[in-house]
This record gives sequence, structure tokens and C-alpha cells, in this order.
Amino acid sequence: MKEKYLAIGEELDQDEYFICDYKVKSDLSIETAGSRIAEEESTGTWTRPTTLTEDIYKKYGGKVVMAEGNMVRIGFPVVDFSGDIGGVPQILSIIAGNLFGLDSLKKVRLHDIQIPSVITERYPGPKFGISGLRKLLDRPEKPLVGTIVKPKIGLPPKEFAEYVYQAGKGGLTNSKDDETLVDQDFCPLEERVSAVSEKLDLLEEEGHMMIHAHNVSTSGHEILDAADIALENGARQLMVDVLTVGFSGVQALAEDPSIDVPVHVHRAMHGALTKDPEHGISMPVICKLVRMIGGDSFHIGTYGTGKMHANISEELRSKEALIGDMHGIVRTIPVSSGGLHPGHMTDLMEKSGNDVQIQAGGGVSGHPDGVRAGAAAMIQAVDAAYEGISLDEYAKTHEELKKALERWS
Ligand code: CAP
Ligand code: MG
Repeated sequence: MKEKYLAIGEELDQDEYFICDYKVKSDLSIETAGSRIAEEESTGTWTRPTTLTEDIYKKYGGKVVMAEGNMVRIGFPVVDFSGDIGGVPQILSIIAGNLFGLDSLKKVRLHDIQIPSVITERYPGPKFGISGLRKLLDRPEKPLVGTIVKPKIGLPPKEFAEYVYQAGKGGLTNSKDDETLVDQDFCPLEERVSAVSEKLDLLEEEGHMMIHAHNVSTSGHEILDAADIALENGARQLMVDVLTVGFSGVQALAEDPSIDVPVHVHRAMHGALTKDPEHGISMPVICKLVRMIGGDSFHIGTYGTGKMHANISEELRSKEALIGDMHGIVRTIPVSSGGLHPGHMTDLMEKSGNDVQIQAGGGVSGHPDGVRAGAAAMIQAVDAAYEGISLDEYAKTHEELKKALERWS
């Protein structure tokens, strides 16, 4: 029987189709495997429904236009994504839904997507993005450099805020809550935001502009209330975990007109989806969605320099997904974080370029002379890499960097 849903070689109009590239592992031929995905995710099921007319199949059926090696390209008609209700959950239910569970496919990875402008136009995009953040922080060219307050949990609000202050005195422009800290009894959101805001105001009076991303990752019905608590207490930036909360949580913050601060997007749990190169959803796909729904900054990894597992070619594609052209949407700043210290800056910035927000938690708080010196060492290392001077050379005249390199050599 001839497989349906096959249109090999057909050119897809990028305005008319949501185009998805999948890597597939299956005992089926690659054409048949592609056809099973298109069928399951558009007009079909495991058998031919008597209710499926030729007209429905033609209008709404996914089309496999390429099936080579282990890759298939499928175009889903934009009408499959029409209507005022549905959003990213509905998009994902098609492009990344049941297909992962089909028994006939051993593994499937959603490798890349091209989202038509008729769909991206429905979403807010970042309010600030790279240029907005640079303007806010008065840092026009160099990477933004920040920290994550460590230990991850345990500091009470006053000590937490003091960490942020010391990081600012060392020269950092950014800091953030860790992903596991939200509103625990030992450091409630309201008191933490209020204590940090006081210190950020003090830093500003002293001539240094800095922002801190407050984690409002919570249940869907509470997220805007949590954002309100933060904003009422002077928050200059909010943070949300896109995968534990869901894409709709990021969008709720980005879209709300009363939220006039940047939204920092963390990706805790992404490894469950992204780490197996043959299965799951690639980070560049997640990046395109996060940019579309309004994330101002988003974690993409450290190109193999830090503590987290890296797929370097995907990280380079993630960077492009956030800063390359995407129907004119404002650019999201890629965040490199996880196990970084000053000694990594030359290698990191060779791959990241300058449009990056670099963060170090342990690499700031673990400096032998404390947070302020650790922050200064990070800034010195970034300055050295920016100016093309070797870290060892720069360290000869910069004591904090010298000690950091000794500590982590
Ligand atoms: C970094 C971090 C971040 C990781 C997550 C952490 O701290 O706060 O959550 O960056 O990885 O807790 O590990 P350190 P990714 O600087 O102390 O490692 O950005 O790859 O999602
Ligand atoms: Mg963290």
C-alpha cells in the first residue's frame, strides 16, 4: 500500500507551513517513519478513519517533503495552528506530541523548526532583549557578567542581599536567584526582593547599575501574583523556569503590560529532553519558542567549558536561534552559566562572542577573598578576553584575577 502523507521533493511555502526536522531511529523505512509522524500529528491515527475525507486530508494533513538517512522534514499546514486559543501548548501537542511515544519509532528527536511569521506575530517577543538590557545596564558592547547567589538555598534575606551588594561592588551588572529558591520560609520572596532592592538602589546611588532576577517560578494560577509581590518590592528583573513552569508561564510574564522589567529564563530539567542526541527536543527548538514568547535572556550552555553536559554544535545553533534573524523579533541574550570561573573566559568568549550574559555562582563565591574579589576577578577575566590579552598576562597586574587563576588552575 502506498504511504499517505508523502510529498517527497515538494517545495514548502514557508508562510504556509510550520516546518519541522526530525531525526528518527526505527525499523521502518525512513519514508514510512516520517509518514507515521505526519499522520499521527495531523489528520490520521493508526488506521484509516472512515470519517477522513480526501478534502480534510489535503487541507490539514502534514506533508513529508524530505526523508533521507535518518532525517525527515515535515510541513504542517498553518491552518492546523489557527484559532485564538491554544498557544504554545497546542503547537507542542502537534510538533512534539504523541510522536515521541509511537511504538514503531525507537527514538525521535525534534532537531529544528521554522515557525511561519503568521504564527510568531501572535506572540509578544522580548520587551528588552539584548539591546534593552545593554541600555538598562549601560554596558553597550562587552558581555554582561553576573552571578548566582550561592549557596543555592539557605541564606536569609539580609545576607542574601549583602551577597548581591558585594557582587555589584566587584563590578557585576547581573545577579540572580538560584532555580531552587522561590519563597521558602528561610528566605521569603517578599523579604528577599525588598532587601535586594535596597542594596541595588544603594549601588545605583554609588554609581553602579545592576539588576537581579527574582525567581517567581510557581503554579500557573500564582505566577502573576508572585510577579506583583516582586514588583511591589522593587524588583528590577524576574526569573522563571520555562520547563518546570511551562512555556505559558514565561509568556504570561512577558505579555502582561504591567510587567515592565526583563524576564530571565532558566532551563532546569532541560537535560531530560535534550541530552540524548537521538531523542527528545533539541535546545535550538526550545530557544526559538522562548524568544517568540518573550524571554529576554535564556540559558544555552557554556560550549563545553563549564560543569554541565554540552552538545557544542547545538549550543552554537541555540545562540543563532536567539540572536539570528527571526521575522524581525527582538533578540534574546544567550546566557552561559554552570561551573564557570575566570579561567574559562578566553575559551568561552571565543565561541559566545560578546552578545552573551556570563554567570558564575561558585566561580564568584568560591574566590579565596570572597564575593567582591570573585566578582572583580570575573570582570577582569572578561575584560582581558575582550581586549585579546591572555589571562596570565592580565593577572600580572590584577590581583583578584591572579588569585582566582591560582585557585582554579
Ligand atoms: C550555576 C547554576 C545554574 C546552571 C544551570 C547552578 O551555578 O546556578 O543553574 O548554570 O545550567 O546551580 O549550577 P555555578 P545551564 O556557577 O555555581 O555552577 O545554564 O546549563 O542550564
Ligand atoms: Mg542554578
